[in-house]
Amino acid sequence: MQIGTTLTRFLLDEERHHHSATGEFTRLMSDLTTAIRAISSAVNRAGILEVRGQAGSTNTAGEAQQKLDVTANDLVLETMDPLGHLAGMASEELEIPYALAAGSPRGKYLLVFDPLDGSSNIDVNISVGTIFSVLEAPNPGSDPAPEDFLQSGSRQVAAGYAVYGSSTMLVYTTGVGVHAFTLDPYLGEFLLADQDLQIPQETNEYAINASNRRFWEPAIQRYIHDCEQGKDGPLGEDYNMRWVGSMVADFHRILTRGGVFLYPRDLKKPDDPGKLRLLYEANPMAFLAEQAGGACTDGHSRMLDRKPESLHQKVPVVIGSRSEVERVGQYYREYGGA
Ligand code: AHM
Ligand code: MG
Repeated sequence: MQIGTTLTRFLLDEERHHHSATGEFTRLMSDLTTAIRAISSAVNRAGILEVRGQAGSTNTAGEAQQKLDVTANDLVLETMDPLGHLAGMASEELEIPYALAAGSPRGKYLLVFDPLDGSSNIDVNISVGTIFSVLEAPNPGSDPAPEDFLQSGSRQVAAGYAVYGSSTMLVYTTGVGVHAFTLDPYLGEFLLADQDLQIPQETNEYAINASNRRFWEPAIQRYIHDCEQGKDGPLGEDYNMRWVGSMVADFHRILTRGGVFLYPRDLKKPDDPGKLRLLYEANPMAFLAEQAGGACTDGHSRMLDRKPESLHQKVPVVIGSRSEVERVGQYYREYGGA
């Protein structure tokens, strides 16, 4: 399709290629972008809307919620609740799944989302994002049980993110490639920027929070050590490092120009298997990565094959260019790590 095609037209065209499509998913996506446009507007005006700073509450992981975390969460819930596409929603910011209002019709999809990923970056005007995953509701038309959300990532119907960066972009997949749209702030519309994105396979860039180095397991200690040795080490080339601190922004860079992102298990919190959440962060990004020719593992196994055990389960994440993700897997096999 031509660059500049509206998201609505693109979705309708995709719908025409699925002969069993009813239009419900197209409407869901279109309505979700209403919430995303509202979040984008709040993020862009954070400095003048008095939405910076902490909300005074904590989320399920015990992390301080930012005011914009709460605003973004409410925008998604309030936008999607009355429309009838969804049977239920689960959010990184909510301990238990959100129960749709009594009068709202129940639909056939479940929405799982992180309303504002990287939110510690809001106050310093660095990119943040929204991550989403769409699942089929096992019992369409009725309220879901919490276990209904515990589907392996390979069962996602769609996944994507919005990155609120120097421009706002929406990137999504329905399992037929990865497509990116830029929000035209004057038209208020998402317009096609890139179709069928592919993660470049040649890479010499990695992303990791190196301040955790002393807590890393042997495999990661060794891999990063070898990257740092550059041309003089076993990898034979100089590597570059980038770390935004917003997974959405770090992943968006890797999707565009290749690289590998790592948030491994570390021994700072020995009881936690990682920092990132399987349902809200790892699975949607893994679906996008694979659709773009890349890969995502927990260091050992394919992320999309994991059967979630709980709503807020955390996992180690290695994601990006396929060859580099596989290389990190070899380090795990050789040097060890959970
Ligand atoms: P959040 O969902 O509470 O914002 O936390 C997830 C974020 C990721 O976006 C990012 O990759 C990571 O946490 C940054 O962690 P660190 O603080 O170790 O840099
Ligand atoms: Mg997050």
